[in-house]
Amino acid sequence: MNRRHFLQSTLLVGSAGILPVLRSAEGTSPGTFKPGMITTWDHGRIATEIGNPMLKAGKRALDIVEKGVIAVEDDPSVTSVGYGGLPDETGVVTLDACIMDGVGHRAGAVAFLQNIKNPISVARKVMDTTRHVLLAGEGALQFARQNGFKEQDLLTDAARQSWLEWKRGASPSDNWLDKTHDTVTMLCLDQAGNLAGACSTSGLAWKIHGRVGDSPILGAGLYLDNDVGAAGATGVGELVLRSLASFTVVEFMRQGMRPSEACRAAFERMCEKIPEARHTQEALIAINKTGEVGCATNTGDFAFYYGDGDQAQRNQPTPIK
Ligand code: SD4
Repeated sequence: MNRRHFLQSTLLVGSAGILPVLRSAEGTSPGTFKPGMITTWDHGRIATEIGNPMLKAGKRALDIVEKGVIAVEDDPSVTSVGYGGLPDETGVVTLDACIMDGVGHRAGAVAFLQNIKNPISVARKVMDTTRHVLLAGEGALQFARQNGFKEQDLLTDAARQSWLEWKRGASPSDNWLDKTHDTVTMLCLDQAGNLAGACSTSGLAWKIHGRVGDSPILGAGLYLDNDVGAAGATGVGELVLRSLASFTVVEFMRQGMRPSEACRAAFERMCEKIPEARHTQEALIAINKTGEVGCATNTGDFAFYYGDGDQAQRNQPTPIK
């Protein structure tokens, strides 16, 4: 694939407006400032529809990504995030989330959190009210309780049915890494030129109880530098953790790569070290300081949503072979 093809297939979205840009990456004008947001998967639509009016109204990127992700966590039809997420092998829903603010290079995260529908807001509380970055398990739950978060059973009937079905067919050779899993990761550049990112997931379905993925780990599931850009990952977290993929994307942007090029280079780096990554489900998204977004994925059914304050536009990148 030549460079021109690659740029087109990874759907750069730049400051020239979405529709012309999506027809031809040559239509992009890198360097022209255009606030916007990018969110993983089809549930990115819900987040983008929440985020668009906020972006237009001049709200902070940090508030936009938190509110966008909350909307996905609240939706029981999304089986990989928050309420309605698929449980681990013991039938318990455990959640990971991370939020990062470009202003002050601050971050908060929770891992292996149970019974709290909006882990992203607990992560934000960790960031805003403590000197810590990451709280896990029972301690994270206690912290959430102390901060007024309500406890509730997150296992929906539908998720329980899926779990029971899986249990009936489970075998010792079951490859839980390949089980159904998505994640919401939202990155935003606001009108003030600040970046923020948020990431929330119930992780891999039927995972071993206690497993934590990439999503709450800075540099793995999410990373940003307010002077450079922001990046996020979705896919098999073990591989993203072993390659610190989001950090790598941001560093490639720092070296001058455009977001899609940086995502592609980080994906190739991951595959170089972990060849298995070519065949598992992985996707990297990014936005830079001018609002240009990009993506690289090896997964045909991966989609992301782009929002510029007005439209929520679905994009389905051509997967890397
Ligand atoms: C995890 N990265 O916990 C998440 C799952 C995911 O697409 O994003 N799946 O490993």
